[in-house]
Amino acid sequence: MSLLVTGGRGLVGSAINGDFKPTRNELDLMDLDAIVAYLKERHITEMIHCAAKVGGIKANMDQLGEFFYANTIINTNVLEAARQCGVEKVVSFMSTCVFPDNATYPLTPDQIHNGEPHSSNYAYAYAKRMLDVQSRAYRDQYGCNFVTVIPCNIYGPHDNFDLESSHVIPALIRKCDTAIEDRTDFVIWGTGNPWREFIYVGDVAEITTWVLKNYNEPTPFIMSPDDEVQISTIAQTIASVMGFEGNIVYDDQYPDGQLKKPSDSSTLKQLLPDFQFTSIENGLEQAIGWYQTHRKEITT
Ligand code: GFB
Repeated sequence: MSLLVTGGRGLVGSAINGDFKPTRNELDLMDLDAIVAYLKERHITEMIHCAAKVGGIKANMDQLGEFFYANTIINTNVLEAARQCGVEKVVSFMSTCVFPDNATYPLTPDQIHNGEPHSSNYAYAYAKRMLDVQSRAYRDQYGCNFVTVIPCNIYGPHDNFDLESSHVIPALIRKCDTAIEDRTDFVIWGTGNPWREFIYVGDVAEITTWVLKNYNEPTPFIMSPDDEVQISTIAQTIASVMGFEGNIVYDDQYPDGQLKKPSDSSTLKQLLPDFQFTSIENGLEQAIGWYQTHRKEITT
């Protein structure tokens, strides 16, 4: 077996073991012919497709067109190249933001296409939804064993800490660090009221590796812990772990995005009944530790 992990240097890809983890310079996923050549030359038999143009709420709202175009081309190319090269199994990543904004909770895979995603990230969400459509269509027409997973908000080592494009947890870690350094307020975007499910990247890697070897169904596989956490609680926990004692303030000039997106992980519980998720406290300690070790390269 020869496993290619796309996006192998990113948050998720860094946590997953693979035989080949090319950088963007080594393999341009916007170029279908280049992917086909790469897969053939290395006799790739399995793929975990993590690569995407990703970002938090601000990046998604500022670059709706870019997020749609880049992710649509990348995703379409990866699955088409895998089909042309007879790759035996592909696991692709969607996200809980793909669900309709006015859904029935908890979010279940059958609801994915039942309405418009939230306005803050509809372009990325629609591009990601097409992984489900293309995987099912290639299974129906060609018999491809292509499956999709739906993680909730992922965080951990190797995250993106750029404040303009990052997700909430790395953003708050970096902002808390700066607030300590500069003795300023710790500013949180929005009201702090939204709820999110957070999954530690090590858990994503373990579950995805299991899915690669064991899950062969067309229904997207949701991976999320049971508990939702309020953004204000995340901010307070990060402040506590990092030893910030100043003011935590909320800037409602920034959007809250989706109020909540609780997802139904009953299939995971049924198939992996003994799986233990990393607690948010433990996960944040590991993410903060990684940030502090790499602080110099991140902040310069
Ligand atoms: O993680 P985040 O950017 O993305 O924001 P989403 C989550 C919540 O954290 C929002 C709040 O309510 C933000 O307003 N927040 C507070 C902050 N302070 C900050 C901050 O400094 N930076 C950021 N980024 N947020 C994403 C989708 O939605 O979920 C992606 O846009 C992807 O496409 C990801 O699906 C999993 O959770 O709102």
